Amino acid sequence: MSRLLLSRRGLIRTGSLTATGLALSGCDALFDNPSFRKTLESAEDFHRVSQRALGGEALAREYTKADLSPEFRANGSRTVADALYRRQLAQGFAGWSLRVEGLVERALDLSLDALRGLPQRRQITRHDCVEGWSAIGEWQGPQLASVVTLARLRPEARYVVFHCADLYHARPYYESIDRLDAFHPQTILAWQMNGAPLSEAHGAPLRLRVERQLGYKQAKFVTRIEAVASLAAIHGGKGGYWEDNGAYAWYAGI
Ligand SMILES: Nc1nc2c(c(=O)[nH]1)N[C@H]1C(S)=C(S)[C@@H](COP(=O)(O)O)O[C@H]1N2
Ligand SMILES: [Mo]
Repeated sequence: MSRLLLSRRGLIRTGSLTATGLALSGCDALFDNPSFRKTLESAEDFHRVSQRALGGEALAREYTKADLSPEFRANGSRTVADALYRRQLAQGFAGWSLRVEGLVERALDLSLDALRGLPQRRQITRHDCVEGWSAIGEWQGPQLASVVTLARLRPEARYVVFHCADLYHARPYYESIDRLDAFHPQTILAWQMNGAPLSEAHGAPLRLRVERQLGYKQAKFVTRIEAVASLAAIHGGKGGYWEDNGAYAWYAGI
């Protein structure tokens, strides 16, 4: 895997040099390298590597208020049965906090006020669900980068895992992203949607928005963020609810 990471860095550097000509010739050289080819274990890796070769920091398209969908449907869990969650919801999430732990130097418990007090990003983006619907919404919250920087992410941390308060068909929902997406400017912990605090159906009080990824990566009801070196020991080991199910790929780049 370390070889893949190194190769990816090489690709990202090549890609950010600009012109496709340059990027493509860089890729061709890498693809001819047998050890690089070996690291492309699956079509998923290929998708991830090639998306990033064309710009590791590329932004998802942002829209204007005029583009907002009149209706933004809720999908997956629309409500959370957990008793603690029900109590916190009834109290307007006054006593709620987000736990940040794992491979960090300083574990944190952040209240909603603390999250609202960090520099905020607001973005109008399109949500694409694999079930075949899309909607444009406005999201606001601190960048995940601010939160993991506050917690001092250790260099060994390769993934950030989002643990959620809901059970979906009796199993805990969770998701994960890698460092590149964790530090991407459009990756935010949203507490606001279309100018109002998140409704329960849309993931109150806090959800992930990772805008270059599909709908199922956008974890709702996030209660705990865990930095890890490997996804193997987390639930089914594939990095997410639907990934463990074998339904969808871990890297859901759009
Ligand atoms: N905790 C949790 N997050 C989740 C889900 C879920 O069931 N539970 N469903 C996912 C799916 S498949 C989609 S399309 C989006 C739906 O977000 P929305 O309800 O705000 O439209 O949430 C994603 N995040
Ligand atoms: Mo979805």
